[in-house]
Amino acid sequence: MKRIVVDPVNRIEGHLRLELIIDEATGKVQDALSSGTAWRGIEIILKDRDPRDAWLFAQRICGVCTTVHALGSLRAVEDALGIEIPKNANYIRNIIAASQVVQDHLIHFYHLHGLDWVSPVAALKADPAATAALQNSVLEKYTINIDAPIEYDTKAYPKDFPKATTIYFRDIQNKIKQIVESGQLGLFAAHWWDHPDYELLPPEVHLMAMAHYLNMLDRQRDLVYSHVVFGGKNPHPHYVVGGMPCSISMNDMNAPVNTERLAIVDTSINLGLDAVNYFYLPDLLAICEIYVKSGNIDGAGIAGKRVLGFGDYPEDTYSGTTNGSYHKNLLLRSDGIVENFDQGVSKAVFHNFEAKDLVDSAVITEGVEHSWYTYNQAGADLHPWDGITDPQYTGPKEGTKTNWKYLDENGKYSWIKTPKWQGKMAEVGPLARYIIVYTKVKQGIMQPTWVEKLMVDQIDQVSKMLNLLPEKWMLSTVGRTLVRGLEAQAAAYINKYYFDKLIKNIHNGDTSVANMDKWDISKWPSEAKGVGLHEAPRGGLSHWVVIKDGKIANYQAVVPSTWNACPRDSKAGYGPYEASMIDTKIKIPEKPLEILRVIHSFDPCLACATHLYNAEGKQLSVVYSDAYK
Ligand code: NFE
Ligand code: MG
Repeated sequence: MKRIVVDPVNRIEGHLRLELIIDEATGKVQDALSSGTAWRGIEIILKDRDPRDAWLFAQRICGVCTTVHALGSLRAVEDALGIEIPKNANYIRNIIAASQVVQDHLIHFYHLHGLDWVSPVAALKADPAATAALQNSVLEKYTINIDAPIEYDTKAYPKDFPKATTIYFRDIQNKIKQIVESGQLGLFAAHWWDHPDYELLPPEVHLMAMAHYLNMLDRQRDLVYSHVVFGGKNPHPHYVVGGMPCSISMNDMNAPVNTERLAIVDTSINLGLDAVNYFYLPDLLAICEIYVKSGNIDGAGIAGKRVLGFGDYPEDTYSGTTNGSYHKNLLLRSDGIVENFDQGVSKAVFHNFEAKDLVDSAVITEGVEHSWYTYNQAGADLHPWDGITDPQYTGPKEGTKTNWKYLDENGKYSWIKTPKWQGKMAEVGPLARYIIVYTKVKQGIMQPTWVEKLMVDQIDQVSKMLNLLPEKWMLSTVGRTLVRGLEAQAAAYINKYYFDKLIKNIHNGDTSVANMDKWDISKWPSEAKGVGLHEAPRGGLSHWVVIKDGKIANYQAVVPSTWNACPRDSKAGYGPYEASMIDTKIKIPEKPLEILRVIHSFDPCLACATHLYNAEGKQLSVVYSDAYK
């Protein structure tokens, strides 16, 4: 047995440490531990603040999934106070969210996960003409009929998108050659380019994806112009409790939202669609088909056992979450839990997730058995409204408190709590959303909306291409990665759909963006509780607020990467990361590329999961706001 430590895991957001116990004879991972190694305490920072400011602080939980914590927080406070936002605000928030999904998934695939699959070194052997032919042929096998009810398919200022030509790929290959031959690999340094897995794909796939990797470095900012137009900036666009802060006027060229600004959003939305269709999907399909067909389909973890989602994209305004209104008219009804999808879609078991489950103290809870926190009652699982964030750092099993050798899998070993549904672990994320929607539609539990139909068609089309049943390819590292790309395609159309709804609503004369009826604290009840749900790029997100006498009495965020990266639990077993590592075979223990690949397939965000730290508790810096001090 060999104990391997990977710390820090790079190409993720935040600080993640992995420890693996590997049987050297078989290459099998016997046990695995995932630890969030930084603690941030944003839930404590929120205490006693004005609930109308909560979104602003909560949004700073993460700069990668910017916007999502603002949305979760706004929905929680608006739920507590019974605030209904105007139509335009709902459409704009949906556009901001869908743009975030498109950009976040593209960045993840190219800049965080891509080099687990393709290598700049292997790309040098490719034939540029064959690479161009490859890109043009891959998509022909994947034909999807998109039936989105979009009336104005506008393209205000179409941007030039690089076509797959021999010259394009030759230029990029020369650029990569210069980098490799200089011996200074820069952003490609410190990687296991000699790992045998890089030989699985032909050189043309490496060159195709590497070209898009470099191109996306330049394009990623263009994909979130909607955040800048509607929210003033990215990262961390502005909102207001009750709606959006951007006034709309078609007559005033200085208004935050006018025809010119809408054309900028339109351009950005169409660019996202092109990036997904011309870059992301061909790369993914080429890579994943070869991996699946060569039998590399491990890394399912608990996805075949249990996945969870909350649903998103309200079609119209709603009066709250805990009263059930939020779930009544969603475009993407990935709300619910699916168990045993590994038995096939007809045998999978679907459980509803309803408003009454949100207020039931036994349905959604968090435990801290292996987390560096204490609860009043040891071993308890607490509902987020009763949640406690009280840090208690106990150090490692071997080494010192500030210099670890090995963490203690039998004791506390992570700053991440353990979220549970009915006392059980669940995976969240794009794969979870697709499993839930696919099961609900195929079992006749719901008639699909246009986007749900698209999602089912995507899964059926890929299953046909791979000649495998969905549960045979989806429940794996490759499946998790491929489904995220399918979701980016769906989100790009959702983006166009809500943009169309927004311009039609403005056209009809409605320019309202905020409902300020309950802005004044005197209109609030002395005590109120709320929850805000959102399908963030990495999965189901929930923010929970308790308001007393106009202030936040308790605030808890239960975040996607917390569900996925959580430490084990003596009753609930292993969480998604740990289980998926145990489920993965490794060729070279000292170069566990397969482990990086399976963990990256979840798109880890540890900043989110552990919501500055100095291990010795010293003051890091002092900032005086008084200029004369
Ligand atoms: Ni910081 Fe985030 C949230 C997580 S969403 S990245 O919420 O986990 O994708
Ligand atoms: Mg939390």
